[in-house]
Amino acid sequence: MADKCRVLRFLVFFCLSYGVLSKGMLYPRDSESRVVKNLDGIWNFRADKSPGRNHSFVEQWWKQPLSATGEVIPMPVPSSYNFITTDKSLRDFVGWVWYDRDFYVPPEWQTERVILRIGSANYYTTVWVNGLQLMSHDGGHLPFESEVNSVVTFSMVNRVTVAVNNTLTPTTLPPGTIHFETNTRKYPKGYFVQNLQMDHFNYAGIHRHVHMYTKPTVYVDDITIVTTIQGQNGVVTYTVTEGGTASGAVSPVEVTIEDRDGNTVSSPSTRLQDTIVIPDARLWWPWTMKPDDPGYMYTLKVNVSGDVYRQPFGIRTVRVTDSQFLINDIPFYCHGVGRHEDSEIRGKGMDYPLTARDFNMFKWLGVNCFRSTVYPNADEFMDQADQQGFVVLQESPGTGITQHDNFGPISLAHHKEVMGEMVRKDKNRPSIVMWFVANEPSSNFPEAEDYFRDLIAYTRSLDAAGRPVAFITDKDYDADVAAQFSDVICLNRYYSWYSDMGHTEVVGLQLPTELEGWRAKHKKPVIITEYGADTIVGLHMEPSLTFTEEYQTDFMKEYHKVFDKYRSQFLIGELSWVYADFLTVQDIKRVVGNRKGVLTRHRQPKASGHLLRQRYHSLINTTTHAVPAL
Ligand code: GCB
Repeated sequence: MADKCRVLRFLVFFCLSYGVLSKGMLYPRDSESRVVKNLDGIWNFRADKSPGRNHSFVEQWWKQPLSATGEVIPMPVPSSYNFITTDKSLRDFVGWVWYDRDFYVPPEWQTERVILRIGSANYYTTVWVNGLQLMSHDGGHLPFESEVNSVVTFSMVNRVTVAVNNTLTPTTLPPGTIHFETNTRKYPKGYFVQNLQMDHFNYAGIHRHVHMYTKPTVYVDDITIVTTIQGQNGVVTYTVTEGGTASGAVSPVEVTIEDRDGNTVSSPSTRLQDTIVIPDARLWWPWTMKPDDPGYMYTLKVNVSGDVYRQPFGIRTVRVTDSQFLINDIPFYCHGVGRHEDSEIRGKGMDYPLTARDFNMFKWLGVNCFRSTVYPNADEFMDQADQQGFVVLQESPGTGITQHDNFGPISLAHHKEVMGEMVRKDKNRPSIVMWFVANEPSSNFPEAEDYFRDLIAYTRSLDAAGRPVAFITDKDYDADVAAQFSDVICLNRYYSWYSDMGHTEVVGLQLPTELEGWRAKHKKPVIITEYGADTIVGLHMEPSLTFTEEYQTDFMKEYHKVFDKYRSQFLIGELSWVYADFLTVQDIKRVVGNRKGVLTRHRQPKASGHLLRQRYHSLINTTTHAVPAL
């Protein structure tokens, strides 16, 4: 019991004590005024396996090289640490793990601001440089950074130490609990497990790139771009925030727009906030709507006092009516997939080959839209969505908000903070057309009403571009109290899988009843954000049995019949669950993970992949409305 209290107190202390304060979070980009250095590679690594998970803090591991504290192992960054070794206790580890490495800062950077940025680490992170604490961050899947000038030396080697804790508590996002077993006949003293409320493996570690970069003393801190269309013209309204100026100082500013080939297409503006009109603009279109020219991107070139930052953006609008979703005022039907960042060795580690493969398979399947399922995806992945013309439903890590103690003020404050970080990072992406604040919360709890009223209104207030905001529900329309605040009704449904298993014949009755019920209650458009059946590739049975490839396709065909009836009415999208098999916690429902993929974890199609490909390519022809020539 004493151990239990110590661990919990320790975790709570660290979860409440720190926060990263920063305004802008522009992606690190080289320019004539900025240099980016990559600190990825093999780092030293050590898990704090002490019973209270706190010896590393008692012994102050950050004060010396990690290798001086005990045995270290090589660990790739970025990657999850879970599947790199064959050590089961590391795979399933809960608590603090430590990374360190040496680095140099070029002497010519002394006159610049030098920033250290971690693309994401799951979930709670503290960073020291040369033994001095630099920053902490609460939450995975989002970047954090800090200036390091006061803690680095420009003439000698430096050391960065990163401690990451993957413990999930009722107030983290996603939430979870630590459960201590007290029956000494069954468990050793101090035995505890992490209980998850989410259906994916609790991958942990430094998951995205670690960058060091420079910016001048006075710098471009943030850029917000909102676009509209007037006739043939693109109307680009931007706001630039500068950093580092003394109050009252006026910096020279020059803002221009470049096309995809680098030609300047606007006259320079000298204002931090302005509207620029681009005559005969090329609009950003999804690849299925304009296959010859998808994902057209412009660049806003901002120069504040000599600091140059190039922000990519696309010109497009999004709008939801009571029964349609419009991109550039043309109806768009989302035929897509949900996708997890999941690979057998790297876990959630950012992976360029997998990124490229996934976009190729999206095209092969005929996917025009995907859901960044249950957390925001890596920037490098999202760049491809922008550039190749894929529509993204962007989701926060707010999955598993299912217990009463996940709805308190600490949870809500943290959830808002996360939404703020996510919108700040991704607000200029044309691919993102909607924000999802949560997946399958207990929106039937009375307290969900105030929680989601507040959270959705707050999220709306963050986005100058006014994208629709919603959460995804698995509750019935008569039990839910929060969908009234969503702009679109988003439903996960598993008829003939989690209910009436094996009975695909009920789908044709149950799904329409549910769709009609939601429609009658809210008069809003509906997206089916999940439907799917676990399938072990290579298992066959005719007539079909659950878990066979035949069952998965029989199951999907029943849903497709219903979708076809409603897509001419108020159904604005269907997303198959899931793009590829992925790892989950070990569970009697899971055979080495969730097998609802239409592809395997190796990104090869099951029979359902071929079925979806056939359907989606035919939908491209029937739901894509002619894009007017500009
Ligand atoms: C859901 C969840 C998703 C799961 C899926 C399943 O409703 O949103 O995270 O993976 O069901 O397959 O059970």
